[in-house]
Amino acid sequence: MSVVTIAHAGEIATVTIDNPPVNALSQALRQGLWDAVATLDADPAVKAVVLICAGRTFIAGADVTEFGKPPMEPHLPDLVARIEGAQKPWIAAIHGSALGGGFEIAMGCRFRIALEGASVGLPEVTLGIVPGASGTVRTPRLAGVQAAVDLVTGGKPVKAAKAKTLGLIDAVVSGDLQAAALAFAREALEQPLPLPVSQRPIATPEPGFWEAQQTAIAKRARGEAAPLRALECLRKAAEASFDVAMAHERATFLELRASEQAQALRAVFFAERAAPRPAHLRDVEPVALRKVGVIGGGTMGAGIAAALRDAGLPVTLIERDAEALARGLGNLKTIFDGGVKRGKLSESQAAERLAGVTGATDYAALADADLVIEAVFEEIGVKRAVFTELARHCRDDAIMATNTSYLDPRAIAEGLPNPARFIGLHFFSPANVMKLLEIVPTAETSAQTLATGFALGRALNKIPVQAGICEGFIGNRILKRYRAAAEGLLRKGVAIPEIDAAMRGYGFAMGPFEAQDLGGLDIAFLQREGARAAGQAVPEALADILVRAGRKGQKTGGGWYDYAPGERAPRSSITVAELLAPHVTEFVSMTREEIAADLVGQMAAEGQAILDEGIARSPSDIDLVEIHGYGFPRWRGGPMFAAQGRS
Ligand code: T1G
Ligand code: NAD
Repeated sequence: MSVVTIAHAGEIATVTIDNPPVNALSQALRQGLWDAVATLDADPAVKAVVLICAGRTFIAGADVTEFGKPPMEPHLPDLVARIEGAQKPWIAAIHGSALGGGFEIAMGCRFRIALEGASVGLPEVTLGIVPGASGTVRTPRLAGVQAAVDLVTGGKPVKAAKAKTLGLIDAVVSGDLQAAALAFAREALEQPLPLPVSQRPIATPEPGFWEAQQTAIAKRARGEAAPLRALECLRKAAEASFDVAMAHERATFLELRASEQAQALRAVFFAERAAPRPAHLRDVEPVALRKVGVIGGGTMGAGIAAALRDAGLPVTLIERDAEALARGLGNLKTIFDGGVKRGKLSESQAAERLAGVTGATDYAALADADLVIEAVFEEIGVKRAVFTELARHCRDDAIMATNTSYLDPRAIAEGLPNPARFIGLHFFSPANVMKLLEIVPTAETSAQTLATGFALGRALNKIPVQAGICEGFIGNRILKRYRAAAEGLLRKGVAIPEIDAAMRGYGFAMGPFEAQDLGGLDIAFLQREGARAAGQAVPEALADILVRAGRKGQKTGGGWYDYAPGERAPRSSITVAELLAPHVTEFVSMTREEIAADLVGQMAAEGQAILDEGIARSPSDIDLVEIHGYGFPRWRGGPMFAAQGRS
């Protein structure tokens, strides 16, 4: 079946694209549109053309699956020019998302209209490339350089209403899009047509504009290439002719498309789309989740409850006593109020979110819960007591999950009736923000319970990754190796600020020592002490020396660094140097690149051990954990991707 069909409504022709799942611009689609221009130009009865898409979205861009292959004609820039040069005006009728090449096609049209709630954007930088079919050249002609810089270098789509304000589209419509587009076309034929976008001028920005943008974007990019290359293309568009700018953009696009960063970001793009629907669970029906219980309203319990409410699920929050419950509900209110402050939620939405949470101290309130997630203190006794209570009050088939970070889920579930319904669901703090969800089945966990964990991950818009049982599962195990490796460099005389600077230079927002000072050195210390108390031979970490000296991080005014009262700026610490001097056994000099390669190499080595033990199902799962849970730079692809010598 052709992906392009033409229909007629009087003097208006409608070109409908139907190329599931997201109308990506495959070669067949490009050819279909190319031919449609010829057909309609040759038809004297046609005065205007409406371009519309079937399915859930307008064109979502070039077909990313074609990127690894040699480009085939018709090339997208030529197709955009052909539509723009058509003898009849084309009107793009947008629903869902018009992204990348999809929005470039729309900019080739004389007019763009969009349904309320639709969005338009140029997300190419999120794939390590720049727009390749006039996105950097036509967008500033439509919306000015500032809006174009924001849209192209940021990669975030904008909603229809804002797109109209920016001049990216001509009208926002509601109801029947095709009918609205036909009406718009008839009206447009009554008036003089506007200039094709390529012939519209670009207003010169004020002096210093480009330099200021360069500085801001370089700071944000932290080594990622595409945003700065996109800025360069936008400047070329503002300072050179249309054709010169188009050629520059195309050359940049082709160069970046083959780059290591683009390959890494493409791998992440497809891994993120595959993760929520793992093949081994594709035919397993999850349990329908209508009501969810959360035990513990602390840091994690409140965050998890907020995430569930964001997904529209009614929540019952259980706490130890009335005082703790009030504190838990307070934590939730703080989260939703924060959403209002950041403009993510309206007051009424925040109130509705909170209203959907029922607080209780009596577990009987969970009698009809489909799923219960435990997030109480990280103590085996406390957790086991909770599951004993749950087994007494919940339905026999209610799914039961623990949010433990380090404890063995099997030990928590010991003696639980129907252990097939038990699973580890390891959220990351803040649980309503962090995308990662480690799903940790035991040997007894049923396929249906596992599938329900993934279904919850999809409902919460998380990146769910299955992890086997070992200390720290995937993420915290690699974190432990990373921190130990960083301490290993300290023992070789490499300075703390140098190691942090190296990892920031690699693309992390923070180095390992700054990050520990922010989160607190005591969490891992208590975990090591717990293991030692249990008789495990846990070697002394340098961090232990600091904690024993009262240095737990920012919260005690000092950890690996010193902090002036009320300040967060890390300062090198003489005290730390003195405390650790006896443990520095040699002095090696390493460049920052060597430091980063060493530490990323250690992460990948731990990742390989995790794969060999079957704790992770694939290298890309490990990369998703590191990117979505531990701040690994996305454009590096993750430690496993990086270790394969690709970046
Ligand atoms: N090419 C190929 N496949 C794509 C695709 C694309 N552009 N976008 C999505 N898919 C597949 C995806 O892999 C998944 O497959 C299915 O569609 C559903 O996706 C010249 C060069 C549109 C907002 O960056 O942001 O144009 O897993 O699960 O949540 O300047 O997909 O089912 O087998 O994400 O409803 C620029 C990328 C390309 C947009 C829909 N475009 N896509 O979200 O579904 S570069 C993008 C998205 C470009 C030009 C340049 C989202 C979506 P499967 P999904 P969704
Ligand atoms: P927290 O101390 O902030 O909150 C724990 C809450 O559990 C407290 O409010 C406490 O009153 C409540 N509680 C204790 N016993 C209870 C009981 N019997 N019934 C009901 N409520 C009870 O702790 P947290 O940081 O939210 O951690 C909770 C769990 O999540 C731990 O297992 C932890 O390892 C894990 N976790 C923590 C993080 C993190 O970054 N904090 C990240 C992932 C996982």
